[in-house]
Amino acid sequence: MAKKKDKKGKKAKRKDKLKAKAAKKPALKLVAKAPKVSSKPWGKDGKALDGVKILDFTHVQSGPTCTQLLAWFGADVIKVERPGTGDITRGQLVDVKGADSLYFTMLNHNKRSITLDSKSKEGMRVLERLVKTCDVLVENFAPGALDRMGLTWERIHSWNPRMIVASVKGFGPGPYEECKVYENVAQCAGGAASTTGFRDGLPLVTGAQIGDSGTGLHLALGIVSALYQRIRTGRGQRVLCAMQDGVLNLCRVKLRDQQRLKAGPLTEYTQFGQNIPFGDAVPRAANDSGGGQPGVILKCKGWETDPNAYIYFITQAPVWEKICDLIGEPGWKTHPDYAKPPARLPRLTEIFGRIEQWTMTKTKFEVMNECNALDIPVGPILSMKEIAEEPSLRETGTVVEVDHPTRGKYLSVGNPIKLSDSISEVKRSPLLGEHTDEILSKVLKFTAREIAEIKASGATGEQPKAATGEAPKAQAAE
Ligand code: CAO
Repeated sequence: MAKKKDKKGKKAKRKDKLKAKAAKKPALKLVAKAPKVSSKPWGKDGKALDGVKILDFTHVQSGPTCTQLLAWFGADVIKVERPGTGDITRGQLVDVKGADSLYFTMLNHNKRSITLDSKSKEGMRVLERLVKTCDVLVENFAPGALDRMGLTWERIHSWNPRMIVASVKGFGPGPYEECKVYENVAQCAGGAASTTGFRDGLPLVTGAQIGDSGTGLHLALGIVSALYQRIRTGRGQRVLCAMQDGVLNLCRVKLRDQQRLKAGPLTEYTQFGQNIPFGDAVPRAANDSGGGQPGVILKCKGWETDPNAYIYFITQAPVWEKICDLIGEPGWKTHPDYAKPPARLPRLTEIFGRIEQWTMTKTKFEVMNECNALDIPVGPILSMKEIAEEPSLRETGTVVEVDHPTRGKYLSVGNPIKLSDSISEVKRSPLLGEHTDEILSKVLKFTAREIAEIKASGATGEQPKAATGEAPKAQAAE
């Protein structure tokens, strides 16, 4: 009996010891050794993605948006382009004859360009070396194109198990996965077009490139997440962003409203106040706010001649009393038809009509200043001209002037994501094949003899070569 008790006691002690040991151990060790805190000033200790090499097989807009962001964060982005023509956008919407288009230059900053015929034997020899050297391959070819080139996931992974392969496609797996997709196709298939525009008008696409640039942004997040996971697992993975999914993610509030329809009419939509019944799908809501605070676009002084003399006005509940005083309706602060948000919902057309009488007496900037002084949220409708000339956007580097050897100075949008310790500088886009020699020798370490062989085969084409200014006829224009 005593012996049994002794055994039990020892067991319990052992358990306690193990427990104490486990408590001391960190739950998950992600990085082997944390580096020392840098003593260099902020913004002077390299870039967030320094050391990351990207094999950039992207073209048109969605893929290039993604790799441009990664380049701004310091990744070495090597853009592989077809000899002769390169990325089709070099020659699309050309405004300066003989120079790369703004379409191309504004999506391919901070990258290096190598020309390579990926379908030739020597081209594949270079590609193999690129795959073995780079961390990430990014592509947005039509479905199956990468496989047809011979670059299957299995082959890439056998050459470089750490390689992350990131793709934009129009649709995810399913009935449409083989389809080629451009921006507006994605806006329509992702729910944006059916919910944009006026209730009694056509579905509308928006000028913001939510299908292309939006999906490129999503893909960039997938890539940095995969790079982070690779620190722990040591292996690469596939990252897929379908444009339909990316657009739907941005239309999340409309899927919210689709489900709310079951509970009754959408009371914040203007159509509710107009007694127009709702159908079984979310209607187009014109300029109604997508959130819980009613808002619309109102005319400002000069609207008769200036197409952008308008302001977005939000009747945010906490500042309702200030709005009443501002527009000269102090009685509305206590009147039962106007004092509380639910009472206002069926009267939004009348209320905004009254506010508009006031906004029409001021310019959009006067409305902006007067409202913001009272914490009333409003948004002036800024034209692209006004944005291009806005000094504060120049100061933050959101709008930048870039110099280019064949087109001269032009404006571009800089990195919209600001990191305090990884400052983005915007460098001009590369000429077609501008860095072919430097990449073959310095990055891929081919010998002079090997480079001569590769070039003699025609795999790199003629370079460096600026765009012709003409779009190749066989390719579809976006
Ligand atoms: N060397 C040799 N061949 C090359 C090459 C190179 N360096 N780079 C590309 N090619 C080949 C591809 O292998 C492909 O050949 P196959 O069709 O014989 O396999 C061919 O060029 C054309 O590629 P593509 O089909 O991607 O190009 P496209 O102009 O016909 O289609 C697009 C363009 C955008 C519709 C299609 O790429 C697509 O659907 N991509 C996915 C969705 C996407 O990103 N859309 C956004 C576009 S931006 O609005």
